Amino acid sequence: MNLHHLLLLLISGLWSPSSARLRYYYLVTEPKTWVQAQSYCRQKYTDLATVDNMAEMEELKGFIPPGFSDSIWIGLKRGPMRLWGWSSGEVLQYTNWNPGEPNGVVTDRCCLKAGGCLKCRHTQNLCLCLEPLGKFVLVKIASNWRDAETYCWQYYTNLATIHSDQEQQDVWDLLTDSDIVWIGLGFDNWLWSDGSKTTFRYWHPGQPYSATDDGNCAMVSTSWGGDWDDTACNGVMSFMCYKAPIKRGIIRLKVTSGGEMDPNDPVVMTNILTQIQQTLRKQGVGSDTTLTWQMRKGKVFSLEKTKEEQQKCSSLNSAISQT
Ligand SMILES: [Ca+2]
Repeated sequence: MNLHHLLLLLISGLWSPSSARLRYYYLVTEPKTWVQAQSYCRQKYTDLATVDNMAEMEELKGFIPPGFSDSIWIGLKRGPMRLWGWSSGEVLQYTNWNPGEPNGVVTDRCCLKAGGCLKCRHTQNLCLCLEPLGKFVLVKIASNWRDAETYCWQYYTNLATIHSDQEQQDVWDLLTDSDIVWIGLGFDNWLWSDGSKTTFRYWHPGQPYSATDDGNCAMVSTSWGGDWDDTACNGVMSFMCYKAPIKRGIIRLKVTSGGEMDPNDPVVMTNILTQIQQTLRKQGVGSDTTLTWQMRKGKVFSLEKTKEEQQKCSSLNSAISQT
C-alpha cells in the first residue's frame, strides 16, 4: 500500500521580488569615513545604502530625524573606470559620435541627439523621451540632463536610447536641425557598494563637483534637503545602511513512499531536506536561502488517505448511518 505524506517546508531567504520592498534603511550616527562606514554596514546589515528610485529616496529621507544636521554617507563611490552608458542601464553598443567626440574633460558629460555632449547641468536643452512601445517623444521643456531624465521616468519610460542607424534616423525625422535635445547617453563612473546597477542619482544642482577634484564618495546633504553631494571619502560623518528584507514562504509537498520508512525519522527528514536544497541550488536559488521543516501537531509529515481509502471510509460511514 502506498502511503501519501503531506509535508510542509518553510523556505526563507533574501529574496527580491519586483513588487516587494527591497530595502530597510538604518541611520547610524557614529561618525566614520566612507570605507569604515561600508565595513560597519556590511557587518551589521547588508551594505551602505543603495537608492534605486525616487520612492526609495523619499523613504530614506524619512529616516533622518527633523533638525539632524550631520551629512550622511550612502553607498555610491567613484569607480576606477570611466564609462559611457545609457540612462536606462543598457550597455553602450551603438554610437554615432560626431568626428572628434567625445572631447574635452570627460567628467559629468551628457549627450545630445547630434552626437556631441555637454556638462549635464547645462539647462538650455529640450529632451527626447522614449514611450513604452519604443516611440520617441520630443518634450519641449528646457532642462538640465538629470531633470530631463527624471521627467522621462515620470511620464514615459526613459530618456531616448538609440540602438541602430534606423533609430538614429527616426530621431532625425522627429526633430528640426536647430533642436538641441538631450538623449539618454551620459558619462557616469559612480558605482554602488553592493554592486547594484541602478542609474538613479539625486545630485544637488551643480553636483557632482569638487574644486579639489577629490569628491569620490557620495553623501546625503541635510543642508540641501537630502540632495546628494560628492566629497572626499576620508571625511567622517553619519551614514545610512540598508538591510534586504527576509522573505518567508511555505511550500506544501506531497510525497509517496512504499511504507518501508518513517518519514518523521530525523535522519530521513535531514536527507530529504539536503536533496531539496541541492536541487534548489542547481536551479539558481542562492546560498542565502535556508530551508527548515514546519512542525504541525508535533510532526512534519502527516498521512493522507488514498482515494480508495476515502471511498471505503465514506461507504463505511454511510453503512453506519443506515443501521
Ligand atoms: Ca561636491
